[in-house]
Amino acid sequence: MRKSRLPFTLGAAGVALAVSLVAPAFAQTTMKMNISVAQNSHYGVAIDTFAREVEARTVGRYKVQNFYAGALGAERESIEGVQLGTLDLTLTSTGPIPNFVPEVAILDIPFLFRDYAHARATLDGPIGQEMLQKFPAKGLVALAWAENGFRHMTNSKRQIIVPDDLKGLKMRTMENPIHIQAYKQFGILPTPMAFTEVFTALQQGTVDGQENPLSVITAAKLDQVQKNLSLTGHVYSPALILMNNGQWDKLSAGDKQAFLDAAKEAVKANRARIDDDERRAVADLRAKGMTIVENVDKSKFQAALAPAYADFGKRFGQENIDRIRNYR
Ligand code: EAX
Repeated sequence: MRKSRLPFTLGAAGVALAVSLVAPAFAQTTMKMNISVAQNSHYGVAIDTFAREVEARTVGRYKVQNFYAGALGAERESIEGVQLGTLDLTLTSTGPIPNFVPEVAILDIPFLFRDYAHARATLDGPIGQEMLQKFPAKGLVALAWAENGFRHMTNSKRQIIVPDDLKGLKMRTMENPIHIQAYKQFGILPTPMAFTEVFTALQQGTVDGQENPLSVITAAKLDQVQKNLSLTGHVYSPALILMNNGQWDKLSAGDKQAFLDAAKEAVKANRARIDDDERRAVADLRAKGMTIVENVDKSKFQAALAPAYADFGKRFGQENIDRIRNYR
């Protein structure tokens, strides 16, 4: 039997080591992505879909490590992190966005959108797509419009049936100048704060109420600290999938397309979950003990906002507001 000329016998470990040394370099980049609400939510299903699609479509070259419930910071901190490159991606509402891309604040005007179909068509159409082009100049790549939903009022004090019922309530708002200016017309005392602080603030009575879509109210279990819900639907809250522009620039053309396609799949899952939440949440929240005012006369709330609308018309151009309002 021919004696092995190798100075030593290759065991299994040695074979594995040898293979790893000759196998083509298989670089894998892991990116971090953060959201402000729980994984079991309209945002959680979106970023989990995004992560799965990115890994599949880049054949493992890129992985997305997801963090939930503000684990890596609240929304404003996440947007700052993506801008600075300390965070690679986030899915965020447009709440804090006016601090970064002021022009997008037009979308936060109350009662701007008729319904979900109107909002989705506008954002997916030329008006929304044009707005996405304003982000790269601020160090942010907006991969797609996602969705938070139509916002409703909750509070621990009383049922909200007409605008005057809001007078004197200390209401948490997002850190959004359009919302704050508008809600003051209702006579509320606005208290802007990050969403990650809201449950505790409501529990301790620091604020009387807050406003959020049904998807957020259910995901954050706000029924545990809020008695009253009124389906005011006073604002449509868009969301965005944002990526650090430095990370984006490193992608090949093919991988850029893979990230964009993954974002599209994420938005499909996001919107489908919201549609499902909107079908089920009122009955679920009522069963959990919330008192819910369903038939709110929205025209009364819209009429109370007239002074703010006059200012918004000057600030954004009434023709730009009407272009969105009338979009079909
Ligand atoms: O984006 O801050 C808010 O009220 C948002 O709706 C929440 O963080 C989900």
